[in-house]
Amino acid sequence: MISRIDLRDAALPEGAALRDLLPRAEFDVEAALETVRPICEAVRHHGAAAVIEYGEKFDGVRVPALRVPAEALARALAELDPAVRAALEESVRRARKVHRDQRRTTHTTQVVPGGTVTEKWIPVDRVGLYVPGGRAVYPSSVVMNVVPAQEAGVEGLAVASPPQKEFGGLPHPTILAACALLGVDEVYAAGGAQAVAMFAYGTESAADEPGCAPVDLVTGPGNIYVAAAKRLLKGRIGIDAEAGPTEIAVLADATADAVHVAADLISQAEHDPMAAAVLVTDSAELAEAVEAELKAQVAVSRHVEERIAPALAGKQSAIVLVTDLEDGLKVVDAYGAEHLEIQTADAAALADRVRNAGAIFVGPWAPVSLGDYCAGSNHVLPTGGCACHSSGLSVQSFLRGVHIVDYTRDALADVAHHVVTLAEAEDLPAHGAAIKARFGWKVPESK
Ligand code: HSO
Ligand code: ZN
Repeated sequence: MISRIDLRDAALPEGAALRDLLPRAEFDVEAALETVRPICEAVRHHGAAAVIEYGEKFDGVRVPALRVPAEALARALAELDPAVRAALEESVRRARKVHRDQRRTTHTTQVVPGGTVTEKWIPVDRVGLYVPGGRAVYPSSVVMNVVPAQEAGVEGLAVASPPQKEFGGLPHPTILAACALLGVDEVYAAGGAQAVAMFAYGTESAADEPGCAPVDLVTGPGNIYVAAAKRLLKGRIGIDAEAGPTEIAVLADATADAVHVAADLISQAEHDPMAAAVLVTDSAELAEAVEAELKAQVAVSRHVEERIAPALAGKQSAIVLVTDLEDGLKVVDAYGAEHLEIQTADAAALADRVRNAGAIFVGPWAPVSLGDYCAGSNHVLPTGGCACHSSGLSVQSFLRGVHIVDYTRDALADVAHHVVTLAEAEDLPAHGAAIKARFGWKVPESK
C-alpha cells in the first residue's frame, strides 16, 4: 500500500544526499516542451482557429466560440446548488480577508537629505488565470486565483478552462458559476498548452467573436502540458509557478491520531495518481497504526483505483521513520512539501522552525482540506521542492515593485565622485559623463 523508508540507523545525511533518499514524483516538464512547442507556434500564427482545433483534438469537443457568452455565466450561477454557492461565498470571504492584508503600501526611504527612493507597488495590467478541468473540476481554484488578483488591483482578468463535451463545449458549470460569483465576465473555453499560448499571444477579433487580448501574466495550476507551455512562454509572459502533482507531508509523533493522519494523506492522494503522501514520524507505533488506517479508509474511499491507490503505492509516497523530531524537521525541510502538517505535542513551536514548505498546517484541527477550501489561505502552492525558493500565490504575485528615484542637485553633487569612480572601474566612462555633464563636465568636489 505504501512503502517505508527507515532513516533511524545511520546519521542523517545532509542537503542533496538527504533529498535523494526521499520520495518524489517524476514530473519531467522538459520532456513535455517538445510536445507543446508546435501547439504554441500554431496558436501564435493561427490564433483562435488553432485553439479551437486543439480543443477538439485534446478535449474531444469543437467549441463554436472560445469566449463564454455572458448568458452562460449568468445561467451557471443561477443554477448553482445553493449549498455550494454558500460554501464558495464563505471561501471567498475568508480568502479576501487574508489577501487584503497582503496589500503593499508605497514606502519612501530618505537615503540622504534631498535624495529619496520610493517603492511603489503597481498591479500588472492584465492577467490570464488558468483553471484545470480534466481529472477534477476545481471551482475553489477560481477563488484562489481570482481573489488575490482582485485584491492586488488587477483590472484585466481573464479565465480559461477546458471545454467539456458533456456541457456542449463550455467549461464546467461550477467553474463558470464561480467566475460569475466573483464578477469575472471574460472566460474562455480553452485548456492545456493552447490556452496558455492564447493568453500569451492573444487572438484577433473575428466578426462573430471578440478576440482575447494578450496578457502580461499567467497564473494557476494545470497538467504537465500547461506547465511546459508556461516554461516555454515565460519571458513573453510572467508566470506564477509550474505546478506539479499535489503533495502532503505530515510530521507526526506518538501523540498524533492515526485516523486523522491517514485521512489527510488520502485527501491529497485523491487528486492524482502522481500525488505524493509522505508521513515522517519518530513513532513506529504511529507508523503501524497509520498503515492499518490507510488500508481501512482506502477500502471505503471513492477514486481508489484511478488515483488514491496508485498515489499511495507510487514511489513518490512513503512513511519515513526518523530517530527523533529533530531529524524529522531536517527531513521535512529537505523535502520542502507543498503542504506540511505538523501533528506533534508542541506543534506550533515545531512549525515555527520549519524553513521549507508551501504552507504549514499546525496541530490536529488544521487539515490540508481546510486550506484547500476555507482557511483563508491560498491553495496554489509550490510543488516539487520549489518551496525552498518560491511562495504560493498571493497578492504579491500580481504586483510589481517599482523604485522611484528622486534626487536634488545637491544630493547628486554629494555622491557624484563615487558614481564616476565606479563607472571608471567598470570601464563605462559614458556613465560617468552623464554625471559630469550636469556639473559643467567636472566632478563636483566631495564634501
Ligand atoms: N490541494 C490542491 C488544491 C485543491 N484541493 C483544490 C481541492 N481542490 C492543491 O493545493
Ligand atoms: Zn486538495
